[in-house]
Amino acid sequence: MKEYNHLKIEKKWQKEWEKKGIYHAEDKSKKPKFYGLIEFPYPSGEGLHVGHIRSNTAMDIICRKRRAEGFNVLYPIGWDAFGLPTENYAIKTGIHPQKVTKKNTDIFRKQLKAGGFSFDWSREVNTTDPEYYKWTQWIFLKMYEKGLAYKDKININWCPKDKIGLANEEVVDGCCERCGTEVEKREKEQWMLAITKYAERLDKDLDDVNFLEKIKIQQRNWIGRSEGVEIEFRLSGVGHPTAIKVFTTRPDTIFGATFIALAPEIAKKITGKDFGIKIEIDRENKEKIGVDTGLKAKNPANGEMLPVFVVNYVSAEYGTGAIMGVPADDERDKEFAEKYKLPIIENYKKAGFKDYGKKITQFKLRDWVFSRQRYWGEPIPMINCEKCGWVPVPERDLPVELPKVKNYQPTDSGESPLANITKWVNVKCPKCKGHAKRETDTMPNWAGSSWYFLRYIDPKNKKSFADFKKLKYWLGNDPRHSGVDWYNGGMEHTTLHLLYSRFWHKFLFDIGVVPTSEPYAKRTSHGMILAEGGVKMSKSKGNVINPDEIIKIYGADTLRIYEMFIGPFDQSVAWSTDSIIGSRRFLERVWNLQYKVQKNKKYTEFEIEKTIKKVSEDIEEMKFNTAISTLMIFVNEIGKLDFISQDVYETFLKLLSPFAPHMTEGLWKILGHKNSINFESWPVYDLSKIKNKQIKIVVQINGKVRAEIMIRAEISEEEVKKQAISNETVSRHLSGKEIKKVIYVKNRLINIVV
Ligand code: ANZ
Ligand code: ZN
Repeated sequence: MKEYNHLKIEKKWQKEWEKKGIYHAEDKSKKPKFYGLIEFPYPSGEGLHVGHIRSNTAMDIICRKRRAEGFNVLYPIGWDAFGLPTENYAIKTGIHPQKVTKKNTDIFRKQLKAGGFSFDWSREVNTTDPEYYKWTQWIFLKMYEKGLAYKDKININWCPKDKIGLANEEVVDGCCERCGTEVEKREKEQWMLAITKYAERLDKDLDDVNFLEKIKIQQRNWIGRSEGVEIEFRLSGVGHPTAIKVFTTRPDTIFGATFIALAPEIAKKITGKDFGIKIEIDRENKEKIGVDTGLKAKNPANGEMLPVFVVNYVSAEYGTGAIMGVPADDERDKEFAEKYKLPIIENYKKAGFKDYGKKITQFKLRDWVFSRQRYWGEPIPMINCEKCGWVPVPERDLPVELPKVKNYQPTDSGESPLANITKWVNVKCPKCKGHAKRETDTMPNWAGSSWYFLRYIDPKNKKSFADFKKLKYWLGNDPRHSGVDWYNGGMEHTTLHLLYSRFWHKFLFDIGVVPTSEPYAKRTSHGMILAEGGVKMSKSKGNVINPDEIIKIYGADTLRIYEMFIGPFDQSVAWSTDSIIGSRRFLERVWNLQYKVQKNKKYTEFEIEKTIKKVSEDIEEMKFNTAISTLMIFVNEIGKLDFISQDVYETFLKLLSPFAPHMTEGLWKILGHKNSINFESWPVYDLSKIKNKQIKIVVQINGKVRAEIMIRAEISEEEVKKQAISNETVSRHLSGKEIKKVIYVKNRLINIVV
């Protein structure tokens, strides 16, 4: 009996798979396609985190299952490599960030390869590669051309420690998301992207995508669509012909209004005075304070004169920057009224909204502050000419490459370190050839990750960011119901990254260069892996688990099984090195079962149907832990027998192979097969054994989803096709067309080619 030797097995098959390129996705194929995506990692100096293994394995399992189901699968990988950690490391050590990135990606690549993921490595992308960021810059130029990129003097959030402007989303409770320092306001000229122009669609189109409900809620909350009414309160007294416009979602409470509250900036606009009140909107539970402006405003509903206050809890950046205070019905107003002894009318009459104002829709979403005063980002491809003003860099001059600098530290004045490279900064104006200067701001880290999934489709294209035909193949050509088939990533990216990439994608759709209006058809998310004891893994605590060591001692297959078994996939779980041995023993048991196999015995005696069914369904629902326990139970059962038939064992190996690809491949060859287990089709259960089961079949016409039908599990392929074609919606779409071919992917879909 040979013992299970993971070291030999894993190296051997990884080499073999790579040599044969078996995970390369075909750009042209008769098979239906499946595009599975994970968030590409940031190649930090810390190396691969065991959390990466968890999320990569999950999508790897899904992709492997899809291949077995007859799909042409794209499962790509790349590096999101611009950004602060690498830059800060460069500042500390003086090593060029490009070098740091190269070193880190080399380590990550090696680590990922040891994990046995079925990535198509030929499509690797790197956001810091000029051939890549050329297209990031190109998209920016298109946005500029369409009026979506503009420069504006705004109050930005400024982190005095990192010396960097922050987007609203990078400010958490008034502090810098990265370093925790309290954020200041600074007025600065910044490049902005008009994401608010897409607010309505970003909200509404969530109806059409298959995102986890909690993710949709996050997106909707961030966009903050709010239907309300704008009502005018006229100011009394000479010198005030103006009216104050308030925004309210509760016009029915107008008879309960006892004061008007203004944001400091709005008060200043109206009165010309500074009342010394500072806005505290970023911080919840701050004490509400205000100053009486002395103005009186007339309630249009009952003619009452209301005092006008400047307060610290109304923001100039939302609605009209003014509210009517209704202390009886609004907590914040109540707190304020109590403090300043303003009347609180408990039982006022509720208005059905009359004609006091006009209906408007407001969004919390702000335009995106797109400038960073840092080195390690994509240069913003704009030139400022003394005569012509802002001039875009001509497309033929892209990419605008990052120049070499001596010092990566941002300047104290808040300029990017690029500002000191006069040779690079001074250029001729592309329009008038006169004296001009390059923009020295760079793009935020979010830029490159807003469209990377498109570059995977055609990573080496020199003429465009991706060929449209290929985009159509991989994303589908139904504008409303396609995109990347399945995107899994962390909950920490389901607000901003998701929103930004949806915005960019919609823009690209509008200018006709991508075929779908949404980038991702489906989005799920995983929980984190914490250190033993449930705290975050961190270098300083010394509790970081290095996947390399686990792979060396126990094997990648064991690590994969362990991380999938560790707990519900969508929840955070604590690591436990002691428990790994359980996963290892399971695989050893599977290994040893080979010695019980009876070669020529056909199975009928053993019920594997339920196992197939449960594992198949669990994978689709990302219930990997229960899928594995089902496999474990099966091994326990089968282990009690003296002999097992080869059929049963092989079926079992097929089910296990997405989880433990190396060992199952090894066993497959030992059983006498020439071809890889990767080319085996996914087991289907003997349907007669599970009676009356209904299966959902997706019906496509030329690749477009047209209907879903329910079939009884036991019916024949011919019968399924018949039912699909006779479906009402499908037959409507087919009328007058000639059916060329009908492709059936068992228990999943039918594609009718006309
Ligand atoms: C009167 C009122 C009575 C209100 C009541 C609420 C409850 P959302 O849903 O977030 O849109 N508001 C309006 N503009 C504001 C600003 N710039 N800063 C702070 N608060 C603002 O909330 C809309 C409500 O938030 C508005 O409706 C307004 O208070 C307040 F029983 O008007 B309400
Ligand atoms: Zn010029």
